[in-house]
Amino acid sequence: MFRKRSYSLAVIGILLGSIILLMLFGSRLFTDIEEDPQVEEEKRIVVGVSQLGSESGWRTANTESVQNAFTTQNGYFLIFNNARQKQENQLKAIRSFISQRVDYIIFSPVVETGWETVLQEAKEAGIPVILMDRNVDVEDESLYVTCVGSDFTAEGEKAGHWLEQELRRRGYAGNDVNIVILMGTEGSSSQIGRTAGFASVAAEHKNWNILDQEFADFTSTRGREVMRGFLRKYPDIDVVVSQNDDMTFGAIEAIRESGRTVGVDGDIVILSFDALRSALEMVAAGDINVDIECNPNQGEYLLRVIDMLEAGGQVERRYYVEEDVFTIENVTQELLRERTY
Ligand code: GZL
Repeated sequence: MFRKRSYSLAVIGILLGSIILLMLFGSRLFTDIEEDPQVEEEKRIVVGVSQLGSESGWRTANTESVQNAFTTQNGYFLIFNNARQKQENQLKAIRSFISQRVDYIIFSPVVETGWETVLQEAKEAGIPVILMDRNVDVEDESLYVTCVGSDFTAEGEKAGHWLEQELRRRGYAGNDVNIVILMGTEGSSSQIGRTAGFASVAAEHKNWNILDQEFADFTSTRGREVMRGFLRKYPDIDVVVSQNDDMTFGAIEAIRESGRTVGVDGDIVILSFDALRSALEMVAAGDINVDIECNPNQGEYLLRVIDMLEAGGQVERRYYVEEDVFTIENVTQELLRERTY
């Protein structure tokens, strides 16, 4: 009697013990190693991204575009660093990516110079570097694979050619035109290119007087401060060329504080760059006369570049994102609704 019962008790004990063990370790015992997140992680392409900062609405959109591209679902492991506008933070981040032996390094250089050494270190580590948004000024172009961004000189020229047309349309072609320029971060390729592009058109017009140009770091605060200074120094400003929408927002605040008016019906013509939705709403309202687009949605372009590199393909030296020029004539409510930044 007892033995039979003890036998059946033993069987029950073994069964219960096995059930408990399976509940505790079953998932590991039968894990298909393919589903193991650790193994999956090792198969993902590791991308180190050094973003220069978060100084403007454009930059926020650019960051979102990169984070939406390099996702786990797309097979990537993204290591993202915000350098807060400091080159030394970008240099640290890139060296950290090298020590972590990432598969690719992507960065938006805050300024064009000072990158040779760290790019040489990445090259010696065998890690391809892709430039995003802005460019670097290096002798050895093999230090980076490609650059995905905008043609900033062309953007500056577009602004100049629009002003030519606008002055002709107003019948001012021969009149003296007094211009001030709010420039972006000193030494950045967007500041260098936009300044040079606009200047190349202005040089063809002896009656265009560029009264002053000053760096305002692509921020609305500095745009307002620098514009206040211009208004104190120059009572007869006709045109403001502002190299991004954030500086434009600050400049318009300063102009309105001074009692002067802006835009299509105002006494100061406003040319801006980036074409953020919030700025295009001001174009539609007639407060900004023209906005030269600079497209921040570069994530998809960067994905395609890495896909090509992964497949052993050749990539171009430069990829330019598509961009437009916006005035009150082509900014529609539908365009504003559909705009992603
Ligand atoms: C342009 C980018 C500039 C934007 C600014 O590609 O480098 O930096 O025009 C941003 O808004 O701060």
